[in-house]
Amino acid sequence: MNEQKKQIAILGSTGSIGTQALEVISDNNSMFEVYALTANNNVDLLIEQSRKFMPEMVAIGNETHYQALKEALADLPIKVFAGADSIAQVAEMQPIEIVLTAMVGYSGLKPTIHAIKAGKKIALANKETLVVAGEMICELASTYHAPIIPVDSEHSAIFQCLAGEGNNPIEKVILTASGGPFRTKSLQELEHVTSAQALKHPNWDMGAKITIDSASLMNKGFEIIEAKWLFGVTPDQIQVVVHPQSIIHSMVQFVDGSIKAQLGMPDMKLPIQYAFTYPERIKSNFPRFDFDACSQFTFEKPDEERFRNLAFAYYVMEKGGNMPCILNAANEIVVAEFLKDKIGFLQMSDIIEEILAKADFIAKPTYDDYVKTDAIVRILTKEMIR
Ligand code: MN3
Repeated sequence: MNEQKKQIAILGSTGSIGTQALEVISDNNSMFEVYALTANNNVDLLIEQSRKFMPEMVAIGNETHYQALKEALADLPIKVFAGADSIAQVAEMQPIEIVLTAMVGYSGLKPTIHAIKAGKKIALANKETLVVAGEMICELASTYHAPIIPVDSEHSAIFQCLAGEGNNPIEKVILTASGGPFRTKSLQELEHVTSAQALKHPNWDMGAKITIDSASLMNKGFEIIEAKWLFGVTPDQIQVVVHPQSIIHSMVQFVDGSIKAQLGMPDMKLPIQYAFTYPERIKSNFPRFDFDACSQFTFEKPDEERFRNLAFAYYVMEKGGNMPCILNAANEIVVAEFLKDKIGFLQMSDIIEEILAKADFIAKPTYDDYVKTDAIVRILTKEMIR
């Protein structure tokens, strides 16, 4: 370990964000060093990454891979752990300065809580953490003085627009959405779209879960909730605008009517790097936007009749309590079933709507309430599909 360098832990290093974060670190290896890597299942890639980046420790969520990981790294001085709890413990290690939370879905909650309690700087890519338990996370972050730097491109854009604005009041934040691969499809057509079609996102190359969420606009719904917690805005201060070119990553409108936007190519490495270097910027070799090659920016209002998830997100945000947690758990199940082609695209929203009506509401959930809600809603949703 080189103490001059920022020590980084990447939770979810084998996913889309994790692998891009490692590219950023590798391109700036005089500034950053990998202290810990964790993955859930992809043991082969975790081994490869460990041999290349030589972290102090690695953890694999799925314990059945422990032996394979341990043996593959036996010749190296890398500590090896397994199990969900070990991921949470790795995130607390003293030399770590920045924890990048890039796991998929609800699994990000617990390790993020541990990292916050250890006072780490959180580079937050796992939006479900804020969707499920935003209130608790924000309280903890303030109690333990753990800054949360958004990695999600929209929220990074807003965060960048707010730099230097001090306490200047925000009138609203404007989240841009690409509209996904089904932006122009009719309701009738949406009835028959497949997971393979949904996985072909026009602008962004991402993991399977978030790509389906993008196609169904659930991703944008989650981002509305994420924005509420990150920027302290109310639901009526959050507007979604469909911008199919995905060059404007989001905007802030201040009380004087001035709108600031952040633009760039759709490339997650930029928000990842900014989260690592904030408040500074460093040189990058990412592709630059070319005004000569793009003659127009267009904007549309999102259609909540075809994409009902957006309305659900506003609804659960208004209700608060464990409602966003219910939404998230039901969504994780329907997305997994849609990926297996067990249910249709529109059915995902139908099932979520029923679950939102059915699941027990808790106005002031504790951490255990979130855990219980998540577990019960998963069972309820699976039963409904069967
Ligand atoms: Mn996003």
